[in-house]
Amino acid sequence: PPRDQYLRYYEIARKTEKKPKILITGGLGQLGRSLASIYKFMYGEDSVILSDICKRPENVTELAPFQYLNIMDRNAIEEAIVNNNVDTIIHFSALLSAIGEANVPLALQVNCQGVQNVLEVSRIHRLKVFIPSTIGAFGPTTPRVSTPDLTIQRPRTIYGVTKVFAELLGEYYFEKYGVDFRSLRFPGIISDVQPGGGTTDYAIQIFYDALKYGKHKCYLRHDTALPMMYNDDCMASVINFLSTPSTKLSMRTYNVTGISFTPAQIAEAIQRVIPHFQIEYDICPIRQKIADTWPQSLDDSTARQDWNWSPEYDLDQTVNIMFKLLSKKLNI
Ligand code: AKB
Repeated sequence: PPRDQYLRYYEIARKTEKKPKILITGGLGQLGRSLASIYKFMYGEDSVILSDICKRPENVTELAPFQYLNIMDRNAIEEAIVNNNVDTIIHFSALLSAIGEANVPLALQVNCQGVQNVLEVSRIHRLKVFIPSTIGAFGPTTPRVSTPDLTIQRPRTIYGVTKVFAELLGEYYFEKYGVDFRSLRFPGIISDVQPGGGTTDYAIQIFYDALKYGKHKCYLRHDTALPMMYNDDCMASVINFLSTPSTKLSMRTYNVTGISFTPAQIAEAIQRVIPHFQIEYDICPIRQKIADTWPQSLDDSTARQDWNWSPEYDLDQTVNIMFKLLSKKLNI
């Protein structure tokens, strides 16, 4: 984000007396890089370490210090924590919804065993730990409109099952061992970094396709409403939430959201900027089935009450900033 956006984060972060030392796992995924650059801006170069199991892309130079870390290896996580004096772990490594269905054993390993390792290390070394959850932690028997924080959670995807596991295990570690576990249920996050294997990914791909080809083939039905949020709001929610004193939190897992829209509605918003843009539909049965079991909108009023959460980007603002970022990135 540009400098004035960075300042926004600094302003919303409660004044933390002690500068945090943060380890981000899965750091080369959709969310890790922007969070790392914001923390670097707020607390200095040495405040954050990015980790992942792949090499950093050659064109990415502005990253925080980076190291290889396989979250299946608990000793390696402990080594990274102890050697770098880490006090906060942000655990982004996970297999998303669609890719999880294609690889259930790996999803169980990464999303369950990985979480277990991270929570154990957090217990032993008294870390603050953030593990994102998702709208995928809800299912077909959940009320789908304005879904509240506390409701039926019977997901039908392996991703959802493992995320409910993460929420419950984290809360168990908080209750039993006093681990400062925190989680946010994210909707689809819209950013200029392409995620891999999610059900909400179309809401990013559509911008790339609009700029490059003037059209997009959507794998969801035109009327499939899903909750979404622009990246800067997502970053703001994490920074705000993690800097809130524990005493203000009435829960450990909160819903957060920005906007809800259907493919037809985002296509209309795009046409307000690129009038010749066309959307076609070629339904992917697996992703459509997943989306049909997820909430259409989320109720995030508890986050608003407890720690003043409030998103800034509506649909048109999201569309405008996405085109600005991608035109620069793609040189179009
Ligand atoms: C996905 O589509 O799997 C993710 C999510 C909503 O958690 N983006």
